[in-house]
Amino acid sequence: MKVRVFYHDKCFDGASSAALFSRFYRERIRGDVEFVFSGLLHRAGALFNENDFDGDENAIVDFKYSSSPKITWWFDHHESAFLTPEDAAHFEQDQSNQKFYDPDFKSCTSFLATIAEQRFGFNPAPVAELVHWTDIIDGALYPDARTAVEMKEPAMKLTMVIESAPDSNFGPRLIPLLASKSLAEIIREPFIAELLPPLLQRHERSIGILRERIECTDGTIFFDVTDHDLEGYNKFVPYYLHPESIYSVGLSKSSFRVKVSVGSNPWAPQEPVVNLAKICERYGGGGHARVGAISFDVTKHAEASQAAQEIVAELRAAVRGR
Ligand SMILES: [Mn+2]
Repeated sequence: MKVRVFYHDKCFDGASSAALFSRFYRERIRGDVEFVFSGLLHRAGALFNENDFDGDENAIVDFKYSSSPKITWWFDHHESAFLTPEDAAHFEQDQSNQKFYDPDFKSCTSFLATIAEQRFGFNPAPVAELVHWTDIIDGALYPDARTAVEMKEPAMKLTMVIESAPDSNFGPRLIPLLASKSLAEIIREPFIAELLPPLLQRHERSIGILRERIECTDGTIFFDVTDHDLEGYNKFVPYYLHPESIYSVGLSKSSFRVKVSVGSNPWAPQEPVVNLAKICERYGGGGHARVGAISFDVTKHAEASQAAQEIVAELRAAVRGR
């Protein structure tokens, strides 16, 4: 019996959701099972390849809905969970009791733990540390920007490693550990420990680059770091450098995409009121009310840059207008 688990790649909550799903499935659904983990990334164009849904069961966690009949389990908490109204209608009509959605949860991991306990009798106590930290990290529940930027806790170090994950084997190697070991033990694993020193250096360097690049006007930060290899920079650095900011819009680039990141300062002097998921959806992206993103094909730099400029103008106008 093979279960393929698709999860939000390069994301602490995504990897943790896959870990929790596999533990829950093995304990409460079927013990005789082989899991195969496949990371998914938001990108321009089709998100799923139907041919990849080759498990006896296929699950998607912490990622958008697919109406494919081959998908037998789904858990998500993103406000932008459906690519189309047809997908949302398809989910509404689902009778399987194996597809779950609640955008009020801070993390998909805590959502999964709750559903698995309430509906399937799963014991979440052994994964309590994971649930605690995914809520803090995915929900940006840090007490202040300093805590979010300083890399003290094992969960923070692990998030940094996951977000800059070196290759596609990293997630599948890490996920079984997340389901069974403490975070402090996991960061001592040699294949993770060896990645930490260069990443901490890169983190320090990224703070310097962002300090130079950020323009903060009308409570709204803008920066373009597409000329640096900075995908996976710590998204709280802009607020650490500019505590007076409310919103931030950043342009970054990797081998396959140009990404417009749109966020709000969790410690802003004024409450952010603009729904950022709605803005990102207009450009084909998505996310949560307080943080979203849009991915453009790597050849569409000009379009990405224009979208970023329009969003910056819109947010600055919103801040000036109140
Ligand atoms: Mn999540």
